Amino acid sequence: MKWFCCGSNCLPILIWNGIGRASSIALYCMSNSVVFNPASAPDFLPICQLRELQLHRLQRMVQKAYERVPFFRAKMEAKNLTPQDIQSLSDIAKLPFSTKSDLRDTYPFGLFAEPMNKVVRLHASSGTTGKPIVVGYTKEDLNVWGNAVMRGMLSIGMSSEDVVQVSYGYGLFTGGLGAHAGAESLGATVVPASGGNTHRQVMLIKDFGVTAICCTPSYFIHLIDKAQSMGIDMRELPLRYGVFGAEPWTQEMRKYIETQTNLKAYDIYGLSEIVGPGVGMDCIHQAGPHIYEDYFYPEIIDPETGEVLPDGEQGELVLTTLCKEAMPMIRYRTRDLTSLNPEPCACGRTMRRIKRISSRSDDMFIIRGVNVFPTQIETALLAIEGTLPHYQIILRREHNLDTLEVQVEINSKMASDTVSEISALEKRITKNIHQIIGINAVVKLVQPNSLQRSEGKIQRVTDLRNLLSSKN
Ligand code: DLL
Repeated sequence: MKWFCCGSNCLPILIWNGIGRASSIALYCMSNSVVFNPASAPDFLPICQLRELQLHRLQRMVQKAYERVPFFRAKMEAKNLTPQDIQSLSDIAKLPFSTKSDLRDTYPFGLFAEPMNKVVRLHASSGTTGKPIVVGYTKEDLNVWGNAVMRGMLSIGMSSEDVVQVSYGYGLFTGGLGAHAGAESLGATVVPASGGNTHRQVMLIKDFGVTAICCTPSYFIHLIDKAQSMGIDMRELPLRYGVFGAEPWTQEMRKYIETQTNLKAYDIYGLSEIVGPGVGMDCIHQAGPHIYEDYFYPEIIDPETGEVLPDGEQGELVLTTLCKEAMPMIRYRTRDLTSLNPEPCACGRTMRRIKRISSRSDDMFIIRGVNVFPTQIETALLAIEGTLPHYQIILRREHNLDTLEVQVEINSKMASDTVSEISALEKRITKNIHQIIGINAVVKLVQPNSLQRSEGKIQRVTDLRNLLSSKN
């Protein structure tokens, strides 16, 4: 254990020497008089100590990846690098990037740095083709993950007094179990509702006196509508905290949610490849997610050139795990576009914040919290005879629920088929799409040559969802 002074914002606090665990001592952050738990102490590390800790962890992690993951070793050797070349944090820029396709190419376990008997959990997320990408966790990784989410929850004022409904999906998706771990580490009462069955969700919120909810922002809007149709005014319920993420949302959506309810809406960011939810989260000031930099090292790069950009500039977020055991990730290109804000936050946290994520540098879109690549739809379509590789994806929001329409051209032979044959074909495509992405699409077959052709990079997705304005 060490004592660190957290600068002018906080009283001296007790810092853990590894992965923070909640203890009973409560201390005060002077800047806003919020009681915080020593488990969130790393959030307040003085910058120089944070950078020291990051460098130490980075060196350890690169060494491990080099020794244990042939894929990383080969990539480093190709750049003539050894772990000894990492002498300062800025040396990270020498390291090669990792991408989603690296996970696909090493499917399923090729990036694991621990034997399977140390891997206690697997999760998976959409890849760019039919195969998912797989991520693994040791027991310690699960501790780190729960700890990161718990720190986010502490930072918005949640405590063991809260009743937390987790309405992110449980399963291979990281949302449900990630939020669950955070709330449980906090000592809160968890209601593991998972997604779906909206009527029951509203009933549970009301009957169990739920004070905090974790779900996608679009699903929460659906819950508000459902509650209204059940004659329940969300403003009269004890709900106070919304932990919303897994998809882009806007300041306008936040305002809408906050006027329809009594809760404050907080942004939680994360991705499976790094850990799941909890890479960063808004604090009580709702001024952009703080990245838990002692676990995840952030950089912003120019997505075209790969050059590292200074803090404040907009670019692609690149993340390096600093504590992950089962699957260390070096310089992972998230494709999420944002900027890093190093300005001191009123909460006193020294961890940099990211600007709300509103777009990506690839063509992945997110519908009802599920990541989808147009190529997955393409795979589903083209497995069926008679369809052409000309298709358009249209996203809409109807009654606050996202819908997916796929328009597909059929060949001229099919075009002369009977109505019932066409309808059977639509059903087969719908089923194929559902098998691959788990979402029901409305498939519309259209005449040959009726969809617009592109001369450059084709734009497959038309997003007509109005996230209550797309402004940030
Ligand atoms: O969506 C993890 C998560 C679950 C985060 C629950 C927050 C809450 P993936 O399925 O791998 O993991 O999707 C990761 O979702 O690269 C972003 O494009 C997008 N995303 C996640 N959180 C946010 C957010 C989970 N707060 C991808 N705002 C990421 C905008 C987000 N986009």
